[in-house]
Amino acid sequence: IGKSVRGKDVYIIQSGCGKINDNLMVPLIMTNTCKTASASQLTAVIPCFPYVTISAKLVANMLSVAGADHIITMDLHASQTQGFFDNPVDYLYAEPGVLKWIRENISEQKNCTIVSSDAGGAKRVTSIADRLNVDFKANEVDRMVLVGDVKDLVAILVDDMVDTCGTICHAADKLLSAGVTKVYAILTHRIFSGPAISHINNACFKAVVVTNNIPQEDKMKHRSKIQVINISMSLAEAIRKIHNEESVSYLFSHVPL
Ligand SMILES: *[C@@H]1O[C@H](CO)[C@@H](O)[C@H](O)[C@H]1NC(C)=O
Ligand SMILES: *[C@@H]1O[C@H](CO)[C@@H](O)[C@H](O)[C@H]1NC(C)=O
Ligand SMILES: CC(=O)N[C@H]1CO[C@H](CO)[C@@H](O)[C@@H]1O
Repeated sequence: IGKSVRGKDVYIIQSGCGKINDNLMVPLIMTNTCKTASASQLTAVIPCFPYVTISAKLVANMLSVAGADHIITMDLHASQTQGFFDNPVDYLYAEPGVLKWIRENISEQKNCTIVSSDAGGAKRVTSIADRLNVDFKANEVDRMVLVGDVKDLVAILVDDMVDTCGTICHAADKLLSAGVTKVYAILTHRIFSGPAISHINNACFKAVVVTNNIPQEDKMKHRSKIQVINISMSLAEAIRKIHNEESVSYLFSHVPL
């Protein structure tokens, strides 16, 4: 660690991405090192939590055994995962940033429809539609069956996790043939793998909006269609609030300035 952490509040930041298991072991070892060196409180800040369901529970247990007192994470893939953690956890959401982006960047808000590409995302989609406080319709492109009339609307596809982007590109085609005027995609975790970028470039999205909760800067170069919502300030503000023992609930509905 290189300096004394005795009696300090320590925040260890590592997203679950890239070489996922290496990027899990490093924060585990660092947490344990700081614990052994008598840090007073250890918080693991994991913008994109690795693994899902029962394996996510294992990761949470491993962090706890290593000495983490607290976890900060963002947009868990399955909300039931929240119940798995024994330690205090603060969950942040990409949603405020997403709403801000839509308000600032999509002028035809009144004529939008929010679309979920899977049934699991329907709740997230409904929440975004509600919070925009405009006449949004929630559709589902579940197994590519489009529910509801989307003709002449602007479609916003919302999903939390994408890898090869095959499904959302297919959904975009489906929406365009159903008569929407434009399709945007908003994706929380930009786990672009394999042919993802070429899929996006070939699909007819007006824009694909992602957060930077995992580093993908190399893949972002010259991809003008892909726009990034910067979540750094939300994490930074969460850390500041937790350090000062303030409530973080403000961040559930606001983007810090
Ligand atoms: C919404 O769509 C209707 C009919 O297609 C059109 O007349 C109206 O101008 C649109 N409103 C906006 C804000 O784009
Ligand atoms: C995100 O925001 C932070 C804080 O304002 C800034 O330091 C950082 O450079 C931004 N990152 C990107 C990729 O724009
Ligand atoms: C809130 C937000 O992310 N707004 C973005 C709207 O789009 C422009 C570029 O087209 C970005 O610079 C803004 O950050």
